[in-house]
Amino acid sequence: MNKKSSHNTTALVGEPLPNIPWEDKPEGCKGIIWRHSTNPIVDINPFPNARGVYNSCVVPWEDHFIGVFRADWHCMTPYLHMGSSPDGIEWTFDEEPIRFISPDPALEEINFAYDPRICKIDDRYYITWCYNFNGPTIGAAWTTDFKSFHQLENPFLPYNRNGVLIPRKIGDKYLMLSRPMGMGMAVNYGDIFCSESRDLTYWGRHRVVFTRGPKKWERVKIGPGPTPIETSEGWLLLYHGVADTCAGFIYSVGVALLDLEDPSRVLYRCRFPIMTPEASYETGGSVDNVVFPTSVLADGATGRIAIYYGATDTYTALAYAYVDEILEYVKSNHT
Ligand code: BMA
Repeated sequence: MNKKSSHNTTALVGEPLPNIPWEDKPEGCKGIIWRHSTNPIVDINPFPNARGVYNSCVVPWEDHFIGVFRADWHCMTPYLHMGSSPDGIEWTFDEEPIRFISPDPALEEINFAYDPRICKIDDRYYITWCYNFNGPTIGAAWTTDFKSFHQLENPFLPYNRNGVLIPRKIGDKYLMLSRPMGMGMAVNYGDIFCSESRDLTYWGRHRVVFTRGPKKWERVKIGPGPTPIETSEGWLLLYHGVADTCAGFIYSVGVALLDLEDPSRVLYRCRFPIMTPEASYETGGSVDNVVFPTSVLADGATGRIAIYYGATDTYTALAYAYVDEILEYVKSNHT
């Protein structure tokens, strides 16, 4: 099959991104996702304070790329740092963490912050992340210039992780996917919910989207990954699914298609992960066997996507796919 002609039309809805980082699918690759040839793109110790930079988020900016990155300092505390790149592959980082302008001193004390997501809605970029507020919960802020960051109220009570906005309002409502969780280290809850807000301050109408799966790869917990990708057939959601083994957890990447007008409604959910830890930087690191997707760049002209993911809580890595091939795969392997 001719790769180029099969993607002349794409279900992907979005602007062209001609400078998207990209490598063609290698000959003989059987999967629907393939890894960047020089992964990891951010190695250990990328700047003096940072031991590992991973689980981070990237957006196109003018003629280059910028991002909000999770950097674990050598003391193991994670902070959010700005990064910039000419090509989405070679990154340089601000050495000082992002400072948020807070509407309320009660929200100000950010003694750790991790796993950011970025979502553009109208002319604002919203950043959501996980931080401590008497237990882990979702922090939120907006910016228009990536210089001033205006913090919003926390959408949810602790304990919650992985706050991921839907990238446009539906009716007069913002929607956020999230993963409420058990207290402390107890893994007794870990399913994906969808919540609504008219003003990004008060959130409600919480609805379960889907729960942990019956198959081992996602039976412990699941959580939304990158900002969902709009397609003509629904929101394509990449998510992480966690398996338990006698040697610890294994984090893989799953995929589901959500209804465009009601993202709490699942149209298709793939019974297989589309990526599991296989490369050495995914199987061995600070936390072995973790691939954790948090960001996607998409080219509306070709249906190409570049997926940024954290590997072993140590590295940032990049993988590629065609949206249309993922759509086909999720539909033909529906649970
Ligand atoms: C999750 C989060 C992620 C991390 C993953 C694997 O619970 O804390 O930040 O990548 O565990 O350790």
